Amino acid sequence: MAGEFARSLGKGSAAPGPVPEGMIRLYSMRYCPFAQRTRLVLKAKGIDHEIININLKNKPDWLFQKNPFGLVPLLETSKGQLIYESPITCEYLDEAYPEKKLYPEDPYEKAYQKMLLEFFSQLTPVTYKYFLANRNGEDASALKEEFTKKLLKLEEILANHKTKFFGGNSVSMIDYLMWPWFERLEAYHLHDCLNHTPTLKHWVESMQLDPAVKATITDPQTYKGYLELYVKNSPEACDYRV
Ligand SMILES: N[C@@H](CCC(=O)N[C@@H](CS)C(=O)NCC(=O)O)C(=O)O
Repeated sequence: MAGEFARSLGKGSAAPGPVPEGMIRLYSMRYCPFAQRTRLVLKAKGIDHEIININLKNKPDWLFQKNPFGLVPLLETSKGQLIYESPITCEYLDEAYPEKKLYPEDPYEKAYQKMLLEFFSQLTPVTYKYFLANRNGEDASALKEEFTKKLLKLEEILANHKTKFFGGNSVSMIDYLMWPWFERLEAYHLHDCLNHTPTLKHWVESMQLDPAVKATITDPQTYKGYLELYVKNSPEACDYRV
C-alpha cells in the first residue's frame, strides 16, 4: 500500500492507520507537480517518510476528512496533524526538520523567495492550459506567448541575481518549488521556449544534477502517457506504468 511507486488508493479503500512514531506520511500522486515539491524537500532533507498514492480520478472519501480541498500533497504526522497546500507542506518540513535548512534564515532572502513563488504561480496554470489547447487542436499561440513572456521575466530575474540558482549558488527552497514544471516542459510541448532563455537553460541543467531531483525525476514519455489518460479522466491515469 505504501511506497512511492505503489498503486494508488481509490474510492472504497480503507483509510490508512496512524503514522508510525518517527515517521511522516505523504499522500501523493506519482505525476503531480505540486506533490513533487514535497517529495523533493523530503528527499533533499533526508526525512524518514512513507508515501501513499491517491487515485485523483476516483478519490477515497476519507481524503476529504484529511484535506477539505481533496487535493494532494498532504502530510500526516504521527500525532495525527495534517498539513496541506504544497508551499505550506514544504515550509512545514523545513521548520520541523531544521537540520538542513532549504529556506534562507535571512528574513529578506526568505521573503524574496516567497515573492518569486507568487510570480511563478502565475506561470504554472499556463503550462497545462497550453498543453490542453494544443492537444485539442485549438489555437494555442496566445498561451505560448504568455508563457514565453513570463519565462523571459524569470530569465531576467535569475540573470540579474548573478547566481547559479535562484537563491544563491546552491539549490534552495525556491528552486525545488519551481522545478516540477520545468521537468514537464517537454511533455507540455513547451521545451523550445528555453531556447530563448540561456540562463534558465543552464539552471535546468544544474538542477538535473541535484540528487533530490534525480531521485524524483520522470521521463517525458511517461508524462505524455499519463497526461493522455488524465485528460480522458481515466481511473488508470494515476497508476500509469505502476
Ligand atoms: N494549491 C495546491 C494544488 C494541488 C493540486 O492541484 N493537486 C492536484 C494534483 S496535481 C490534485 O490534487 N488534483 C485533484 C483535483 O483537482 O481534484 C497545492 O499547491 O498543493
